[in-house]
Amino acid sequence: MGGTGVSGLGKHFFTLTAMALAGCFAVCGAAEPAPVNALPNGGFELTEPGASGRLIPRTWTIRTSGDSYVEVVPRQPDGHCLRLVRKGTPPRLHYDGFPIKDTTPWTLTFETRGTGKLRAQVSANEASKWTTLLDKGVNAVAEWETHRFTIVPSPTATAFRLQFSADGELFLDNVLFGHPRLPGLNLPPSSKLTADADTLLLLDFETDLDPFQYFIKGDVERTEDGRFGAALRQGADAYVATSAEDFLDSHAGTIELWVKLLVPGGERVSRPFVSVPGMRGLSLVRDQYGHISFSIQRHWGVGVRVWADGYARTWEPNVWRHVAACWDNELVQLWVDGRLLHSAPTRNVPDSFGPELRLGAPGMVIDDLRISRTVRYRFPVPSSQ
Ligand SMILES: [Ca+2]
Repeated sequence: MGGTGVSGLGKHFFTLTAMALAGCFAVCGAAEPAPVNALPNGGFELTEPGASGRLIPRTWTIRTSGDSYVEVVPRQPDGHCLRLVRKGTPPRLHYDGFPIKDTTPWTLTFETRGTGKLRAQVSANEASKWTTLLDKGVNAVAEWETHRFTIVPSPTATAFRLQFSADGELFLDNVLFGHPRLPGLNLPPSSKLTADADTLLLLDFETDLDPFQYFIKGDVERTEDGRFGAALRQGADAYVATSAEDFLDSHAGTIELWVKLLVPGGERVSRPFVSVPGMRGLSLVRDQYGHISFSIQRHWGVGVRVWADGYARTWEPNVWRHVAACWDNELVQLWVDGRLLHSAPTRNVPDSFGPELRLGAPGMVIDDLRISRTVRYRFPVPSSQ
């Protein structure tokens, strides 16, 4: 998707195209357009080490008790799937926070294999109350099977929650939840980013930072062990900064980067990924409470802040994660690993940011940092947000 002005056009174009296609398909009797997946990790390829030592999927929330467990395992011939094992209380897996913009029907599809039953539930938030719209059990068998359901939100619904729980021992893969009119965001990016006319800064760290353009202090070094090629590692007392005026446009923008924290998520130290200190400032940070947040400051007060409480508190070190924040004059949104963590209406944005743009902080490796003057990622949210 494009940015502000471009984004508006892009969105309309997308909608009109989708409507035209829907009309054509209705007339022609062909298959309806394919739904766009609102889940960034429906195939369970984004993983991290869990507290139990088992590999767990990122972006999903796992709830287990007793000896029940959930783990990511290889799936032949390639890729991964999720294994759910019930020993006592059924293991549960859920994903919260799909904003609902309109009454377009959503499609849920997923694959199962194994023995036992998988229960799929979809709830909708309506007037701050959760209503169950889907509650189905499917029996897993020895071969992979695909299951498909349609969920129609009411006009007052604002968000969906998707939940799975398992009875037995079974495998789950390729979960899709979405509809054809959602934007395809490609988050987290599947390859190295490129620059275009709206790119203000793109750092892939394949070459040394120019000491005339960047202030560099402390333990800062390039490492070949990046997310894509080389990356920038910051140790004790590291400080890397440049000019905010050159690389930020306060009217609209996207800040995105891959970050590998070298420290546990639960430590009591703030780690800004990208920040502009001061009264015309901003901060994309994992703070000392384990929250992930993006905030814009004006006149020392917080103008707008989007965040997820304690989202990083259980993060193990040394995992590459993708973080992105977008803003324009309407909306601010924050993503981690392609999961939309929070949206808020824009307010109190300063006329310009500056003067200093700090890149990273001690205790992290950063890669593929891109700052743009447009909104590159936008998930449609209810008008009330
Ligand atoms: Ca790189």
